[in-house]
Amino acid sequence: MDWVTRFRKLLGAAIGVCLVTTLSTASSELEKIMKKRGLTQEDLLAAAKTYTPSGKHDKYIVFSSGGQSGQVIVYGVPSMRILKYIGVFTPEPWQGWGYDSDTKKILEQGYYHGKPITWGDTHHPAISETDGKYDGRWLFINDKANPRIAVIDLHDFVTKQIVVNPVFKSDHGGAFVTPNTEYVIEACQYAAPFDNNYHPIEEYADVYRGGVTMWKFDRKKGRIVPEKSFTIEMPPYMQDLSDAGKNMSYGWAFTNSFNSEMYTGGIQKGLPPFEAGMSRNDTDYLHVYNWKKLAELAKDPKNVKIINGHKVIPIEVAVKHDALFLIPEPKSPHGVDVDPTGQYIVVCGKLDTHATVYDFKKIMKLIKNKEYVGKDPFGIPILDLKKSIHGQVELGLGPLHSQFSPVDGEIYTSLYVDSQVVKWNFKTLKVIDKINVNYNIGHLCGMEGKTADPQGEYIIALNKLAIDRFNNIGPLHPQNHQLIDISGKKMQLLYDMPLPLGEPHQAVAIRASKLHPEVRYPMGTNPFTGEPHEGKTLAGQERIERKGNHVYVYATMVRSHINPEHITVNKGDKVTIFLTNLERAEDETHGFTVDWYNVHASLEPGKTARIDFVADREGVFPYYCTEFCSALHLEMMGYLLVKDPKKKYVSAQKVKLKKMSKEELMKEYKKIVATNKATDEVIQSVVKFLKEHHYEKYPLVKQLVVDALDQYGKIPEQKKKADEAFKKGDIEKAILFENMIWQYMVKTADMGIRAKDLLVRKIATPMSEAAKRGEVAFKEGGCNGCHVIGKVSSGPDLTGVLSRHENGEKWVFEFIKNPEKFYNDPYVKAMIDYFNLKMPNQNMSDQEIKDIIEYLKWVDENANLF
Ligand code: RUQ
Ligand code: CUA
Repeated sequence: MDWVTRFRKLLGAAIGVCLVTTLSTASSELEKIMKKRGLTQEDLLAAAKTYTPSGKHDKYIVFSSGGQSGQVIVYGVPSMRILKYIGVFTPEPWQGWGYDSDTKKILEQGYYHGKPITWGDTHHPAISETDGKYDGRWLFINDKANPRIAVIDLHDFVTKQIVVNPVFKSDHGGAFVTPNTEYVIEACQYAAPFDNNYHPIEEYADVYRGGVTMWKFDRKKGRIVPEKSFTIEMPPYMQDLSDAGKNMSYGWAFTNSFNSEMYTGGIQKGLPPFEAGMSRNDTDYLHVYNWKKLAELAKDPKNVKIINGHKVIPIEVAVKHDALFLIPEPKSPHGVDVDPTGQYIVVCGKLDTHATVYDFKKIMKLIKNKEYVGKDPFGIPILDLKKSIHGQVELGLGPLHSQFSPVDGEIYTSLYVDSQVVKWNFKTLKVIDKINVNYNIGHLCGMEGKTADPQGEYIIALNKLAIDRFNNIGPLHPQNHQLIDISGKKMQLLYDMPLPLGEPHQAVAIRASKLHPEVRYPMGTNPFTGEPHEGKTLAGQERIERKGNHVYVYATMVRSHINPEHITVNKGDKVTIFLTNLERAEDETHGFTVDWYNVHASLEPGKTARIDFVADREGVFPYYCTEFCSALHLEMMGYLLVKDPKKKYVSAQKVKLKKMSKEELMKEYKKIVATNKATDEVIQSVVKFLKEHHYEKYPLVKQLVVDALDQYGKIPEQKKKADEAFKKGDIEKAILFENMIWQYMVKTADMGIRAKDLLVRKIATPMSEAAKRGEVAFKEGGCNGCHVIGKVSSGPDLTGVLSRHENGEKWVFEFIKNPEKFYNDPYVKAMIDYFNLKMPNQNMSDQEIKDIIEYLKWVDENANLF
């Protein structure tokens, strides 16, 4: 089969067979492009699987660790379009993250031993779960460099809390959640003393410790509760990744490690480096522990030591209560991944070519029978490797991480050294398929691939190196996320996405349908408490208050002004500015900054933010809105004036401005009043249309209308002011208020027309498949270049065209097919003369013309709506 036929078949199956005719024109074009750009058929297939047309949404949303940027990156699959960066441990200027006082407070929660830490090494994001499945409510992520966990609310994609680990000095195996998000798991990486004192490295085995912190999560409050959290002390084996058991293994968790040698390095002393000593043993230890039981134990003060104000369960206590065990695992293990049933635990060893599949049932049997092969130096019982496992499979060089598919037993594993993804079966222990990736893959991200409900379809390779994949942009290359189609028998590489932000250690993907973010906050909300902000200010409540040398400004922002517009303070005053965005309209965010003071706030609709600074420099400082929010965005500004109370200022007013004459003013006044009247008529006609067609029945339309009326509702007050000024003879002022009225009208009309367009689409008669194809052909054929439905533009309006001629359908068909034949027809000739344009031959196929006629019929049926 040649590629054109194959491509047609593929598309035909997807969109309906009738498209084949349209495609014949498209395919020659396609062939041309392929040749020009050197594309293969595989490239085209990949493009068709990922390309997401304008306005269409993605099926999955990925939360990727932003690596050293300390942020979280959000993007869609399959389009791989980046949607957001979430500020977490690091300031993020656009969102004001770290530049207004409310977000600074969150960043300050993450200060470590009192030190401002403004970067983070984010590693593992985790989505909250219910019954082991993603519930789409919260996201957690760790910072390896400074052991911290952040809580992100997925209602507004904003970080709400950062907790610092009280005993660790680094972390790696976090964040992972238990199946109902009872706890967030954070495993230590580099063992260190739990206290904050000096302990020589020679005391490593005695004093240095590893462990796992179980952070209690309160789902109702959406916050971690440090007082109810605890740490399980573990030997200094460098605990690495973790995973919580689910279903059959619910209540247990698994953490591996890579330094059972307890090697302490010392190159400078002539000793071999860490890397040699830490990889000497053939096996390390998988830590198997019963978090459920340990959580109960932690409630009794007898069972815990309090270190740095935090509960720690000592190793002996965990051992005494049969809650902590070790099982050998092959050389330098890395990933530990529990399968959807909870029975199998897959561990990969970086220096082993095998994956080891542990069987939870076998582990439980050994524990029940107290069948141990020995104890480690800390007294922890060790289970036999051979007796704990279901089997081992040779996968390739450097296996790291695994993700599951909905097919029973199917699993995907990354091979770091081989730069491959291998698909295999952990039950039959057989390798099924391999694909090359570019290059040195670390994690891989399946669609809900580590939950109890994996979705399959795609897998994303998170590669450590890009090397030659993109244009060379200097020694530092971007990261490379590669999207792989796993729906077929063979894996197919679809797309390379460069990410220029930081090493994306791990990413998690969730069905977009499970996320329900808010459109706006209730007016005056503080997003970090969910409560009304202390500085909530509604329209009419704007004010400046002075308390001693502290000036409080209660300001509002709405298109396109900030109220107040002048703030005068004394040099040395403390200044607090509260800003409330009064907008209700979706996506109408304002930003706020003041020259020189290094402050910035992002105000989403309904939000209130606080900014603090000391006005320590005399001068004039413009402040303005930093989001291009309307045609008068540049005018959305004001002045902070800082005067020195010790100085005497002499008036500098010299320039005489030319005043307009009374007649000129009247002329301008009348003009603006007339403009407002005409604009209001447009608004009224739109309102009439909306009411007649019961806009209130359609929630999305209703929302827009409410937003529009919100703007419109501000007019009477302005009108009153305009009329009062006019009565007093202050025409200048009256003009200014009339101008303000026009501003509100423009915003009302803008939203009203959007509402109308949306309503038309909702209430029009349903389109037949043929009419839909016709609309596509109409647009793609370029007909809309000259014809606008419902309007005369550079060509005649086509509503009613089918009834303008006898035998209308036949006439239109012939005319589109061969317009040249009609150039001398008296009617057509008159049109040509009028528009000074000839209808060109668009080389439409018969089928396309038929479809267009179906579309025109639909237009006629709904003529009243255009
Ligand atoms: S780890 S590349 Cu930092 Cu998640 Cu394995
Ligand atoms: Cu608000 Cu620009």
